[in-house]
Amino acid sequence: MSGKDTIFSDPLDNVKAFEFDQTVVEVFPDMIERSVPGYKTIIQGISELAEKFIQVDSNIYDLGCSLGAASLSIRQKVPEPSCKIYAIDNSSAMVERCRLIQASYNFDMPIEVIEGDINQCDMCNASIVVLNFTLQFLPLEDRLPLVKKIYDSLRPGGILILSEKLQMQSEEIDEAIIDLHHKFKKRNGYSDMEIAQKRAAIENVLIPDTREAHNKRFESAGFSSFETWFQHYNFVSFLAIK
Ligand code: GEK
Repeated sequence: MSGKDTIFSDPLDNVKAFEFDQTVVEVFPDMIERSVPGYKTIIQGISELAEKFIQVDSNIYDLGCSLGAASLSIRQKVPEPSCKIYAIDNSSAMVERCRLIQASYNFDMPIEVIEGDINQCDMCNASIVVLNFTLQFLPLEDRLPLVKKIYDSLRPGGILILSEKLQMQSEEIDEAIIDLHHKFKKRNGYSDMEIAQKRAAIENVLIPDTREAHNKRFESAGFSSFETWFQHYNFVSFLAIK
């Protein structure tokens, strides 16, 4: 059902801004695994954290769910029937495929896959909120309001898992780590041209924050307890507890 990512393998005269469209959906699992260091480990870690922090009769939100890998991992590991997962994405192509994938598994925890903008959705009674590589695609001005909304929707003891590509504070270190990431992609079979074209396509679409900006945002949203639980190169995942 899912293919190899060759989207940028031919030279393009004009590299268009990256979009989560049908072409991307067809290759998404391969693309994210070969592009994001630690993706599988993070997906597994999300379910382990869910097992630890889930509360009965609560909601779980997977915001910017794509094909629902995080939701699937949680449903598999923590089949708590009194909880419900809301998996939300604003790409209709992603949502359509996500619904098919989720429906093909029969776990006790119910899931609803919603096509919508995570800036607009209502959230309440949450024990777990997952933002796995999604916040970085939102306009900068929408990020704090969303993290505040998440904080307000969480029960005491509830968690936000936030995974992001980081921009390093030092330009010199940023460049060195971006270089390591490109070598990682090369090892995974991407050519220099594919790497360069993808970089151009994603440049104004994925705007990474620094660790300092994330920490400040967690605090402004109300979180007093947050830490990095995973990092590989410039890819990081934070755990914040209400
Ligand atoms: C995973 N979490 O596999 N509202 C809803 N969805 C959005 C919005 C928005 N405003 N903006 C972007 N998206 C997934 C991977 S991918 C990350 C997340 C990546 C969605 C967008 O359509 C896409 O599906 C997702 O956020 C980002 O665990 O591809 O690097």
